[in-house]
Amino acid sequence: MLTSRDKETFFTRGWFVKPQLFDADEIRKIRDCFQSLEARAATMSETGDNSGSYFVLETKNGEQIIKRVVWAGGSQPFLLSIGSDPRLTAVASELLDTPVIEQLLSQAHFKRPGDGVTFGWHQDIQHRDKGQDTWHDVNGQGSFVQTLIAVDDMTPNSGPLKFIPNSASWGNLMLKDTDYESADERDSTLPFDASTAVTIEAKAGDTLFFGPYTVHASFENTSKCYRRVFINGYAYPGANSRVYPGEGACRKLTVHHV
Ligand SMILES: O=C(O)CCC(=O)C(=O)O
Repeated sequence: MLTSRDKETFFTRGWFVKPQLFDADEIRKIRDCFQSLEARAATMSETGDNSGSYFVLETKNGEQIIKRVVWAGGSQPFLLSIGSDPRLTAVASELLDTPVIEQLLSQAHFKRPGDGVTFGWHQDIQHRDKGQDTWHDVNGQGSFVQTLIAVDDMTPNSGPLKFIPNSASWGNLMLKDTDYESADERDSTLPFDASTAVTIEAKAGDTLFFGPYTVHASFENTSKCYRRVFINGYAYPGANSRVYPGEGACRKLTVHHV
């Protein structure tokens, strides 16, 4: 399924993009699920579980902000089915080098126009390894693959993903939670040069794959359009010892290569 160039790119540069991995009909169904999640969030007054998913919510100037919906597939069966789709799982299995993978993430990000949601510079290892033996790099190659489906077009001003090239080989930089929360794209205290970042413009249906050490961020959506992404993340079995919220989270999937 993957070329040796894909693998090399993943483990050195840090990411690759598979254009139009999901078709227009599938993207329409994913958007329907996101709309249901949004409607559900509107009935909630604070962060919490609802129908098998975990909603992280904030209120700013009287408006509800959806920061993320964790284990979105817990309440949206179609999203759950995308999480076990071989177009994602076979690639993750090949990169992790194991036929059994553990799905840790099924996450919906919304970025509604002007909602101020940002994801400052970070590596996903920060969210996997919370210390106290919560994470072990079992395969010695990071043991985690993040996938991100563009649900809307990602344009330069809709809060697109940005990646720091070649950060995949840097290991855990121990970035701070304050970096993740920061909306400062060019913070001079960062231990890398953020001006080298590559901005990803993508069409709905394009899918990004990246590793746990790849430094990335996305900033405010200043456009007039939604910028939604659907994230599925997979670990090498035994790497994770944490319990993730959501009904059925951390499920094991067996991948049959064709
Ligand atoms: O929605 C975004 O832009 C953030 C994505 C992200 O940071 C991640 O997948 O780790």
